[in-house]
Amino acid sequence: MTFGQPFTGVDLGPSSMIEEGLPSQLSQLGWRIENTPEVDFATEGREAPGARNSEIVGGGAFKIAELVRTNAGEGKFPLTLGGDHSISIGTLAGMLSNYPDLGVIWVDAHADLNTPEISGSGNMHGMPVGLCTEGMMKDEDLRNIPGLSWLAEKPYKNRLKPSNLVYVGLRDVDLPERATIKRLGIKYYSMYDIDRLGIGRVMEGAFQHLTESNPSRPIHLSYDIDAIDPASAPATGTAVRGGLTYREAHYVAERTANSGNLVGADIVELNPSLSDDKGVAETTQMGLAVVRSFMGESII
Ligand code: B3U
Ligand code: MN
Ligand code: MN
Repeated sequence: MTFGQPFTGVDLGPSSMIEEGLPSQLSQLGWRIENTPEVDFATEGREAPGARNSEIVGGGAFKIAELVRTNAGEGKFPLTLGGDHSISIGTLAGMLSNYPDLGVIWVDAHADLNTPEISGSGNMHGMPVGLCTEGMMKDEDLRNIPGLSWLAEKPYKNRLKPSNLVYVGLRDVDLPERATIKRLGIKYYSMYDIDRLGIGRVMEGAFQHLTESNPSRPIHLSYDIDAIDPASAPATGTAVRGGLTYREAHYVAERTANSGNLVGADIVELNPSLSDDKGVAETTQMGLAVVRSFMGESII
C-alpha cells in the first residue's frame, strides 16, 4: 500500500524484507509460517475531502482487516508488513474484532491520530489511530467517506479504548493531535521522556499502564520504522531527526516480546526507493532485526 502518503516505493518494503530472509529468520526462531495470498489493492477510486485516496486506502484496509480477523481468530499471530501506515486501519480493526480489550503499543515519530476533519495533509497514513480509537469518529461520518463505511458495521465496530493505547518515540505531533492526546488522556512516551527516563523505565511504564487492570491483556505492536533515528533507518518517507537509537529500537521490541502478551504486529513505512543502496540495506536490516526481536530473538 502506497496510497496513504505521497511517495511511491513504500509498497516494495515487504518484498525487500522477504528477499533479505525474513521467512527463514522467523523459522529459525521456531515459528511456523503461513503466507496469506497476495492482497490486491485498487489503483483508482473516489476520495472524501480531507482523506486522499480514501476509497483505495479504505478498500485495501478492509481486505487486510478480513485477513487479520480470520487468522487471529484461528489463534495465529498476524504479522503485517507495510506498506505505509494506513494498513493499520485494517490491522487494528481486525485485531479489535477478536480482542475488544486490545492493548496497543504505537512506536512512531508521529501520533497518526488525525481524522479527515483535523488532518493538515489529508494523508491517511497519519490517521489509523484516529479512525480506530473511541471518541474520535462518528459512525455516520465514517459512512460518508468512500472506502470507510465498513468500519461503522459489525464486526468492525469495536474501537480501541484510549486507556489501552501507549505511544513510544513521538517527536512530530500536529497541534490537533496534541489536543486530542490531552482530551482523551492517552499515555505517551515522547523522545523527551525517553531522554529523561531511559528506555528501560519507559517500557516498564508502558507495560504497567497496559497490564495493571488485566495482566494477560492481549497486545498489538504497531512499529513504524520512522520511530528509529534516520542515522539507522534512512529509507522512509517522513524521516524525523532525533529518534530511537539502534539499541533503543531493539529494546522496545525485546521488552514487548518478553511480556508474553503480544498477539499481533505491524512493521511499516520502509521505502526502499528513498535512499542510496547503503541506506536501503541498513534500513531493511534494521527492519528485519526489529521484527526478529519482537518475534522472540534474544541476545542470550
Ligand atoms: N502528522 C502528519 C505527518 C505524518 C503522519 N505520519 C507520518 N507523517 N508518517 C500527517 O500528515 O498527518
Ligand atoms: Mn506511522
Ligand atoms: Mn511515522
